[in-house]
Amino acid sequence: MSNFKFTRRNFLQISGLSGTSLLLGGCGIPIGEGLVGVVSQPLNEKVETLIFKPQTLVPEFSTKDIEPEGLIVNSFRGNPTIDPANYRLVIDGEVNNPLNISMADIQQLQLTSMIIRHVCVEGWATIVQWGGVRLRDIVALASPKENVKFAYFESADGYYSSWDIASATHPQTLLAYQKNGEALPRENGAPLRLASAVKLGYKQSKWITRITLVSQLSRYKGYWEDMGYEWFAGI
Ligand SMILES: Nc1nc2c(c(=O)[nH]1)N[C@H]1C(S)=C(S)[C@@H](COP(=O)(O)O)O[C@H]1N2
Ligand SMILES: [Mo]
Repeated sequence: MSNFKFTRRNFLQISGLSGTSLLLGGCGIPIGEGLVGVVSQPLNEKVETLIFKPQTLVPEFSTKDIEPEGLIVNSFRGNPTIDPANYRLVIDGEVNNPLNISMADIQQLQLTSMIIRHVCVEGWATIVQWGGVRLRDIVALASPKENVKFAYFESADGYYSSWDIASATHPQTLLAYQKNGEALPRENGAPLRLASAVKLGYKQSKWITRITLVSQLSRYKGYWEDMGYEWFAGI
């Protein structure tokens, strides 16, 4: 995983490629040969080093360490209800292939599970198992331009945050749709949330609807970040 190379073979592995339903945003080209042709072109070398360079893995916990009731719901703007059947995730910004994809599309990508510690700055931590797709796989499908350095995340409750691209494409950063082996509950961010071994709780946006890849941050950096919380917020 740490020596991930974006080859056609890997693309086929991560996409599962039965996905004629996976649509390119904007033009709506099916993911069949057309999209494979586009995204399997060699990525600019700089992008490959930036996004797929080996990254240090955080040690994970084992199943017996999971604290089933440990995750305290921390929702500052209510818990939106999203119909998973109508849900779309948009990936746009400085990318060659903007995406507009459904939960069914996302669930065709390889499922990764990890047991990590969730750390909230409000003074609690707990061990959770997350299941979902690696964000790096989605980023790769969008084929970012070589100058991309940050990712913005927008949520259905109006929450937003921004990350450095290295943390976003870390192998232990997931777009999660499962918690502790079950479907992600609404209050924990269903249908899709960030879950990461390398960032504090407030960076792990729930109910994500849009990811924008950019080369520069705007003056808005995040819901808490704009109120003075640290931007990088690594663990
Ligand atoms: N959209 C959204 N994401 C969010 C929040 C929020 O209020 N809205 N709270 C954050 C904070 S501070 C933490 S600690 C975690 C908590 O996740 P949980 O509610 O699933 O325990 O979600 C983070 N992501
Ligand atoms: Mo938090």
